[in-house]
Amino acid sequence: MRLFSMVLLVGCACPVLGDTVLYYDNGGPANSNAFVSDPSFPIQYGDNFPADEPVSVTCVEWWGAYKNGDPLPAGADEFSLQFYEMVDGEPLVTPIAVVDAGSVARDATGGRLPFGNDVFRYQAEFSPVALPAGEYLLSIVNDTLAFPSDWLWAWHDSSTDGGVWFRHEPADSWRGGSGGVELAFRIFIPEPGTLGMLLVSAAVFCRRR
Ligand SMILES: [Ca+2]
Ligand SMILES: [Ca+2]
Repeated sequence: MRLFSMVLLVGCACPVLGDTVLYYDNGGPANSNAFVSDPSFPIQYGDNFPADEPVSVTCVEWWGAYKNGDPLPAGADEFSLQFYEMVDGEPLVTPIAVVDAGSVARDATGGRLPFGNDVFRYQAEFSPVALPAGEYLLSIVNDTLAFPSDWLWAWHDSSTDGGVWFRHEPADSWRGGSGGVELAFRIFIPEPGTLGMLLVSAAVFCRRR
């Protein structure tokens, strides 16, 4: 059994540091639709990605919007990035790593969903999430219990990579995986040769807290 790990958030924007490279591109937003992925609903969505070899994820970029057409919520975002191992094509119930990202970098893209919701780009950079070779689910949720608008994870609109999964409560099994739609996100890893320095930096950061 793998240990559940809480991950240290070390920054807020992947490309700014200039030492991360794109590892997996599930696609950007098509501005066509979105799923609520929000514990205050409650519902959460996840999307699959492969690790053909062991990989350390340090940054995720994703896109979304807020329900009811509000351009911005009246409260702070509370994002959580959750990594789940997939066995025989299905995500396990318990995550192997969770990044409590909170309020991350948020930029208006200028795009809108057909219902008028502004689409935003988000980025979170964090201490390395080490994943052995395998198949994984990335679930991104924003807990908007503090304000009325629920958060929406934007569609990428391609059915070429396994579809998406969802569930209502953290103890539920996941459902889905039948294709039809993909969610908008990209995964970044350190440039070759920089992971060791990143680990040392994270350790120093921890000691100073
Ligand atoms: Ca809400
Ligand atoms: Ca997928």
